[in-house]
Amino acid sequence: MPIQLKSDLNREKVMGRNAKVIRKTSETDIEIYFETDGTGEAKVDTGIGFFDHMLKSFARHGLFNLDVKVKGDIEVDCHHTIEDTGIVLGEAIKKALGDKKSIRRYGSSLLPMDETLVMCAIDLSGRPYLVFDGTFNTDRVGYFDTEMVKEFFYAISYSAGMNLHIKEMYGENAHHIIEAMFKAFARSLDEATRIDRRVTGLPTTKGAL
Ligand SMILES: [Mn+2]
Repeated sequence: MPIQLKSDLNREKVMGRNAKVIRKTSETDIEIYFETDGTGEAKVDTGIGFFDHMLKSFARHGLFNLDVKVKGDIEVDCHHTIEDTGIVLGEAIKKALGDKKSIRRYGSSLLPMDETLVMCAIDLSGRPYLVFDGTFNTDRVGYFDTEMVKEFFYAISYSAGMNLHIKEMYGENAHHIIEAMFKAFARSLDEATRIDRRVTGLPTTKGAL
């Protein structure tokens, strides 16, 4: 599962804590606008209904503004579309955060959804790492393959340079478990990206994030 981060990216700089990233390959054509300090407004069209629902939830519960346009090879399957959207969203998050000055850096959430409980924790450390612990008792939700949940978060953690832990504490319904993961991720990322005026410079003793 090769992830190409830089060579094929065509970037456009935007002022403020927002970013637009465009990426085009033979498999996907993606344009994402991400705004850290938003209101939860989202326009999402990936061609995969359940994935759109998840990304809208992500924006809503993280209070991000998000515009996602994806033309992927969904006639093959959902794999490239979901993975590449993760790569580009991660790039947009990283770019929007810029120098990371005065951010809280850490964020976590324990998020219930009916019978499901999901834990998420984030460190915007600059070092990519994913720990994912979740199982689904169904292969698909709509046209979304449940095995792509981990791939999506792996792609984000690597392209955004974040340490990301997602754990299903318990749950039964795959729609609930996945949705709780996206919401827990959103709330954790919202917390980690908040500006805290008490933090002067970078929140590290190392001098770099
Ligand atoms: Mn739902």
